[in-house]
Order: sequence, then C-alpha cells, then structure tokens
Amino acid sequence: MKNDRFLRALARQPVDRVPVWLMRQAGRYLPEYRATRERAGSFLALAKNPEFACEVTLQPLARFPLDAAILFSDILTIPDAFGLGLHFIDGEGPRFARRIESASDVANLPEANVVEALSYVSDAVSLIRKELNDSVPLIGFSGAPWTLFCYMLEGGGSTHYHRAKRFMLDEAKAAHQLLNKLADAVIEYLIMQAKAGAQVLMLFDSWAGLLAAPHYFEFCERYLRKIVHAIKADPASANLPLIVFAKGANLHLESLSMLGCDALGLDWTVPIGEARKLTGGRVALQGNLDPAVLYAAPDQIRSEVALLLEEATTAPGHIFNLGHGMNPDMLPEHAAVVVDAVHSYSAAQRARTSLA
Ligand code: 1CP
Repeated sequence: MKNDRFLRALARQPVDRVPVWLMRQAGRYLPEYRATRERAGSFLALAKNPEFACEVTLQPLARFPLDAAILFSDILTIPDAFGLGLHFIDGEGPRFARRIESASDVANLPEANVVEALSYVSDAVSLIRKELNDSVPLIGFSGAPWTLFCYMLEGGGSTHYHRAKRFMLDEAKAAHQLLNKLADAVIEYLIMQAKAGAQVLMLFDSWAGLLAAPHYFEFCERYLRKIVHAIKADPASANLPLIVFAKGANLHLESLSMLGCDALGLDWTVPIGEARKLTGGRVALQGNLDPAVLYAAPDQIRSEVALLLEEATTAPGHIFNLGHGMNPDMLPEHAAVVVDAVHSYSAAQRARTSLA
C-alpha cells in the first residue's frame, strides 16, 4: 500500500499526518459526478454499473489527496435486495415501491440472496481495487439494521420515522424478526465485499440517535454487536478494520467502544476529547468536523480544522472526517481546503510535539 496512513490510524499507530476522507466524497457537489450520472441516466443505473461506480469512486481522489477511497453505492441496496423496489425521485431522494406495513409483511418477506442480487457491488469492489492499484485503501460499507429498518417501514426518508417507531413499539416481535433478517443480510454483504477486495469495512447507523436509551440497546446496538461478532469470526473479514458510525448515539460511546469494532465514527456534536475519554483508548475515532463548516470562507475552514486537531491532540488513532456527509451545494474548492488543512496542520503539530 503506497499510502497506509488510514490503516495505521485505524490500528492506533503513529502517523506522519492525520489521514482524511470525507463522507459522500463522491457525489453531487462534484460537476464530474453530475456528468457521469447524466451519462448513466439515473442514480441507480450509476450504482448498478461497476464501470460507472468505479469512475465516480475515483473522481474525488483525482481532485484531492484523500487517504481513503469509499465504494460508490448506497445503503439502500439491501432493502432493494429484499424486493422492496428501490427508485430515486429527482430532488426528493430514495423511495420504495413497497414498504413493510405489518407483521405478516415481515413473515412473508422473501429471503434476500445478497451475493446473487448484489453481485454488481462485489464486481464494483473488485474493479475499484484493481484501478486503485494499492494507492489508498478501499472502504466497503453497509447500512446497519436499525437504519435500514427505518427506511423499510417508511418506504423512504422521513423526518421523525414515526411509522418505524410505532412498529417497533406495537410489533416488537416482528421488528426483531426483521432486524435479524437484516443483520444476517448485512453480515453476508460485508463478507462478500471483503472477499471482493474491500480493505476496511464501515457500518452506517444514521438513525441510531432517534431512540430512547432502552430502545437503542434493544433495537439498535444489539444488532450492531451481532454483526461485529460475525465479521470478526469469519476468516474472510476478521482482519479488516471495522468502523461503526452510530450517528447521534454519543451518550452510548462507552458501550459502543466495547462492541469489538476497531473504530467509531463521530458526528460533530461531541467534542473529540470527550469521545476519547468515553471510549478509553479501545478504538480509533473518525470525525468529526461539522459539515456546515464547508459553507464558511477558507480562512475560517482552516481555523476550524486546527481547532479540531488541537482537541484531538497527536495521540494515535484519529482519522479526520466530517460528522456527516457532504451536501450537493458545497464547493469542491472548500473540500480541497479541508484536506490540505488537515494534512499541513497535523504534520506541523507532530513536528512541534517531537521537538518539545
Ligand atoms: O441523486 C444522487 O446522485 C443521489 C445522491 C446520493 C449519493 C451520492 C445517494 C442517495 N447516495 C449516494 C452515495 C452514498 N450513500 C455513498 C457513497 C460513497 C461516498 O462517497 O461517501 C454512501 C456511503 C451512502 C450511504 C447512505 N445512503 C447513508 C448513510 C450515510 C448518511 O448519509 O447518513 C444513507 C442514510 C443513505 C440513504 C440515501 N441515499 C441517497 C440519499 C439522498 C439518502 C438520504 C435519504 C433520506 O434519508 O432522506
């Protein structure tokens, strides 16, 4: 691996400068992404075609000296593999043709043959690995059961996920049945990506923060634990660093740090020093610049990056990222400022510490 900073930081080893990548680094804020999507015809046509998926995965790496690549796909491929009929409405986001409405919908849900239905993902992973030619590590990913459950119950995105919560409360048994089916599919999916060449795995639990503590443990964290154990038990994936991003679950960072994963993603609402205390050095930390900082002027972006790096200190085990994804209306030039500021400031910080 020509640039192994990301892997070193995940293993909590010292680095010459802090590795950085940005959630949604490939996406609509890049004109070249919009052009490829136009050629593909739609988001799904883009994601389901390995050549197009590879092309857009590499686009942000051609612009910025990022320390990792992330597979271009979406977390909603799994509900799609369960037959819910995913499509994207322009300007509105993802929608399913069918949603889960009752316990019998759960019982009648067909088995998802992930390896077969999502073979385009494993083809994309293999192709991207080949094209990366060991320049930077490739992250494979999946949505986590609770977040996928939210989308399957709502039939798309939602503000409060009241349908999902109501089903969880009224139909706890069926909710657990569905979450178990999803966990099994996620395990199969991540192992498939590991076999295809992914070098790091990441779980996105974007809606973990919606739940009250007892529900969080019962319906969310429990399934993260099941997945982490299975990934760490399978020879194909056991040695791959695994990152868990449970957005909004900052109150549960201590418990999350004991799951057995290698790193935790952090949203921007928790100071990274506080997260370090709660996680007791058991895991590396990834994050956590407020994405809104990208709307600020370059000088302000640089000082916000410096502030975060000072808070993180030079202790090993920090991967710089945003606390959530890039938005379509952000400027690519400002993403460049973040990446450069992380590299230059963290290198200077290390030089300073070694002189002291
Ligand atoms: O029209 C377009 O081009 C669609 C925009 C888009 C993109 C660029 C979507 C639709 N998905 C993606 C790619 C994507 N999604 C990646 C690719 C890799 C990268 O560059 O980072 C990843 C990792 C995701 C993961 C994802 N999809 C999450 C988890 C992370 C998060 O943001 O919390 C979630 C929740 C989704 C669902 C989704 N897919 C797309 C949209 C607009 C949404 C959000 C829908 C909603 O809740 O309203």
